[in-house]
Formats: sequence, structure tokens, C-alpha cells
Amino acid sequence: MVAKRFLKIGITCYPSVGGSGILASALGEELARRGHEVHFISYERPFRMPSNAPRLHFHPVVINDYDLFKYPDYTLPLSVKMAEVARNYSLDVLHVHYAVPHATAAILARSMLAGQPATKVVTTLHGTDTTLLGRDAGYGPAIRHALNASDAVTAVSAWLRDETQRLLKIERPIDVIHNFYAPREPRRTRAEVRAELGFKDELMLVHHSNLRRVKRIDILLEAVARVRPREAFKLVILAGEDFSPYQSQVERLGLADRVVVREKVLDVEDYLQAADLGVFASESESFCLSILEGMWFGCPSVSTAVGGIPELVVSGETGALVPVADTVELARRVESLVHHPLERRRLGAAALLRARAMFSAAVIVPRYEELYGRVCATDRG
Ligand code: GMT
Repeated sequence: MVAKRFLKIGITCYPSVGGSGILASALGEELARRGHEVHFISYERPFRMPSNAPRLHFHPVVINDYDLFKYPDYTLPLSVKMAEVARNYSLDVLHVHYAVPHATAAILARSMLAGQPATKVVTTLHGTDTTLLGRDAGYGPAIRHALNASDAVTAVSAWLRDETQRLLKIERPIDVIHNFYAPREPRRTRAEVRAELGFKDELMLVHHSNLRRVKRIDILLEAVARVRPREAFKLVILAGEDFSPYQSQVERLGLADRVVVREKVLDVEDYLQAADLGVFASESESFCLSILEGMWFGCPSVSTAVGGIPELVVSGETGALVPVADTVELARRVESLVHHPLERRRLGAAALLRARAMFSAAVIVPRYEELYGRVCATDRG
């Protein structure tokens, strides 16, 4: 039997609430649990990064706001910190989540380390780094350069891999490693959460996201407003950002007593265990970690068939998929599942099984370990 090689891995991600940061934090935590030494490098401690866990370290990037710059720069101090940590801790791998500007900073850091034992750069694409910024003439060439210079590139869905190759005209191989989720134990009971939210017998619809434009909260609210009878449900929105821009629409649609909003929620598990059905109207989504989070609590979803979502949700088996911007169909599928509890539970049970079988830490983390092993075994020459 070959002894397992424990690696020293630097991870850079956005530390705030957002799918790429959540995934990167969970990956770092799991890698440390498996014996690797993990160094997070970012401007803030990732919000889900546990304190006092063995082999888990955090290195802050300090950004000075010099008067001579109109815009503060993050890429250079990040690359200097990456090189410093790589040198001081002999990192085997720098794994960056979200290409902009992390991949460019990592390539620069690797150049600064020239002549020393090689640190390999792995870039994981999460979505808008390709689908939005990749189309931007001011970013596209820099992203293409950083991806071509990375030792390995991964994408969180096959759809995102194909989009990246098409949009950025990249021919190099991109490994698809889907996202995983490792739910924490809820701190409150389902009954306690429902009481806090003011529920009686209503069904709990849930939507959780950062509310950015691609999430199409406008369409989501319009669809929910069509569902009858209204007394049968309430929609809980766990908002990563300020919900106030949508408040007037909630009132106009007569949903004021049907929509409950909680902003900047960190304990999503508490709410997801109490939810009956997820609703998503995104017009672009490379994966949709939020759907997966619900699946882990047996919560099926109705969502748009867009981007990588069909790799996660099997329509009719673990949830329902509807065309983008089809408010009527979205409402129809939600209403049908509101009225058919057995069907809802069947989909929820299958969603949980699928999450365990395909999107668990036990399945996904070894794929990253295998990738690290592969890049560490190669010499860039
Ligand atoms: O736009 C967001 O939701 C944030 C973004 C991020 O980088 O955190 O999310 C992207 O990455 C998530 C984790 O891989 C995916 O689950 C989301 O689908 C993806 N968002 C988009 O593609 C719009």
C-alpha cells in the first residue's frame, strides 16, 4: 500500500457570503481534516472557516489605500502574500477559487518564486469569472492568460467548462469537479425556526441567494404571487444582500404577509431543515450551490433549467426544471407541489440520496486530492 502524501495547500477565495467562498472554505476544512496543511490567504478570514481547527491557518492580505492611486489595488499585495506564504511554508499547491483576480495573482506569485521548489497553481472557475468577466474586453485576455498558465484548471460543472472553452477560446483541458456541501448540524429545531418565522400550518417555500440580477428575484416574486391559495404557503428569503430594492414589488403584488426576509443569515442549515420547497428563477447559474444545500435537507426545488443546474437536478426525480423567464410555468410547478405533499416528499427523498451519492465531501474532496497529486507529479520544466 502506498502511504498517503500530505500536502501543504494555499487556498485563496472571496471570504464573504457567496458560493465560491463557501465551497473553498468547506474544501479547506475537509482537506485539513484529512491531514493536509491548509493556508487560507485572503483580505478577511472566510466567514465559514472554523477557528482553532488543526492544520488550518489564515494569512491576511493587507491593502494600503495610497492617495496616489485612484483605485486601491488588491492583486499585487495578494500576489506578494501568496509568494511569501508559499516560500515560508513550502506550499505544494496554490488553489485559487474564482479566477479574477486570484488566478492572475497566483501566476505572478509563482513567477516571484522562480528557482525555488515549485508551487503549482490550480484555478477553480465558479461562474461569473467566465460568464460575465470573461466576456469583458478589459478582463478576458488576463483571464485567458492566467488559465493557460495554471498547472490545472477545474470548473464546477461541465456546462461551465464548455462555456469557458467557447468564450475564452481555451483549448487546454479543464477538469469538471462538481461542488459539494457538508451540512452542519442545525442549532435549533424545525419547530423553533418555524415559530421564529411566524409560521402556523403554511408550507415553507425558500429562496436563498445573494439576490444579484442573475437570480431574477423579480420573476421569482411574480411567480410566487400566482400560486393559489395564498394562505397555503409563505416564502422565506434568506438574502445574502440587502432585500430593500424588492420590497415595493412585494407590496405591489400583495405578498407582504406571505414573504418573510432574513438578511445575512449565517446558519442556513437551521432554515433549510424547516423548508418544504426551494424556488429559483436564475437566468444564469454555473451550478447553484443553494439548490444543493437544500437537497441535503431533503428539500426539493423548482428552478430554471439553466447552466449547470440540470447536472444537479433531475427534473421529475429530484425536483422540477422550468424554462428561463417562464413565470407561468414556474408558478404552475410550485403550485402543483404545494398541493401534492407525497410527490414533494418523494422528490425531496430522492434529492437527498442524489446529494449523498454525488455531491458529498466523501465523493468530491478525493477528486481534488487526486488532481493535486497529478499536478505535483509533473514538472513544468
Ligand atoms: O453569483 C453568485 O452567486 C456568486 C458566485 C460566486 O462566485 O460565489 O456563484 C457562482 O459560484 C457558485 C459556487 O460554485 C455556483 O454555485 C453559482 O452557480 C455561481 N453563480 C453563477 O454562475 C451566477
